Amino acid sequence: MKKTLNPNAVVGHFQTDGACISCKEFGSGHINSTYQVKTEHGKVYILQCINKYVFTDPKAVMENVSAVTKYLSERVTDPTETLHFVIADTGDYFYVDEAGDFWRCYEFADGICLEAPETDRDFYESAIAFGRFQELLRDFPAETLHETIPLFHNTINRYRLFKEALAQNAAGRAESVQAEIDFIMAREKEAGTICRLLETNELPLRVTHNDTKLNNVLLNRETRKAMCVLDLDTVMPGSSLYDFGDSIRFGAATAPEDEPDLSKMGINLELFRVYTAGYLTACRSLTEKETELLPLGAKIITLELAVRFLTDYLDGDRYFKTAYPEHNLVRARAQLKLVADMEAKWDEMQKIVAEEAAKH
Ligand code: ADP
Ligand code: GN1
Ligand code: MG
Repeated sequence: MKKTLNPNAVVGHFQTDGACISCKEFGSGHINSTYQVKTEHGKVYILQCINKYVFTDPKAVMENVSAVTKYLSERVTDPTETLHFVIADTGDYFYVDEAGDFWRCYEFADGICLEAPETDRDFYESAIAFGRFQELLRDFPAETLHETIPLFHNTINRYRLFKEALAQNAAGRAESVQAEIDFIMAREKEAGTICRLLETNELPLRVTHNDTKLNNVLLNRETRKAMCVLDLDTVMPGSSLYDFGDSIRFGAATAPEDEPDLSKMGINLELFRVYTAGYLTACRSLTEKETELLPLGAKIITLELAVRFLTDYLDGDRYFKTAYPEHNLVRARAQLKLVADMEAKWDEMQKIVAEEAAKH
């Protein structure tokens, strides 16, 4: 059942400039409840209620997000390149309501937020934003970060949770998804490759964003250049391959993440090249091994998302926001089609990465 939140009662607890005159649901994130607030003085803010089913320790989330934001604000050249919090009347970065829900308030960053690139240049700029983000956090003290979602991109654990959901069959949906189960299980071993390489230190553990889809970045409204990275809730130690890969999964696909017509879903190799070029330009510290495995990052994170969407479908849609009953299944199928298309174009993806890497 959808929970009723009362953002209007909460906004007065933040030190906004002037009283709130409007407060409306905003954006298309799958996790938090997000509102855009306007005040009598014409100021605009983002008010968010943190999803506590997903983030079981919202205070830890706020500690991470505020520490990373502070770190970035000391290093960027322009203040519009980072997020800015509005303090609550308690002096904290968050306010806790009577129901125990955590709220936070940001200044509204007035940039362009896209669901799909309008031009190659837009996608290139998003790669610059995420690559620069990765590069700026290169020396961030990883041990000070909380693991806000344990084993978030541990694909081996994602498979374990998937098999548990399958065995439990809580929503009685397992029988109808046998073809999807078979496709996923046939790739189980390969899906664990990045986890294994992190364990053996063949891939470096970095401080990464972990949710690098295009609608988590803003472009400057005038110049359309990379502006700022949003949605820092999942910044944790991780692999650059997942950050690269998730941007590809979402932004270099030929159709939206939840496209029901599978014939429309595939990988756009031109956009794959554009993102690779931007990411390698902005993030100079990738190792040879990381660079070589960028296509694998795209494939594994896409498979992981299919596994996560299907797990949630089997569980009865408890994690991701859904707009209709089959939404998670449609999302999972679209991701699997994207994996199949990457497999069909595997040699070309590898060639593109090698060619772009040779330019650096
Ligand atoms: P979720 O975890 O639910 O995806 P996000 O933090 O990504 O939540 O916020 C959802 C959407 O709200 C973003 O995709 C973006 O459109 C918008 N948004 C979030 N923070 C800001 C901000 N500070 N300024 C402008 N827009 C924002
Ligand atoms: C969620 O929060 P949002 O909508 O930016 C999810 C990501 C998924 C994405 C799929 C905390 O991202 O991991 O890749 O949906 N975030 C969390 O669209 O689980
Ligand atoms: Mg988001």
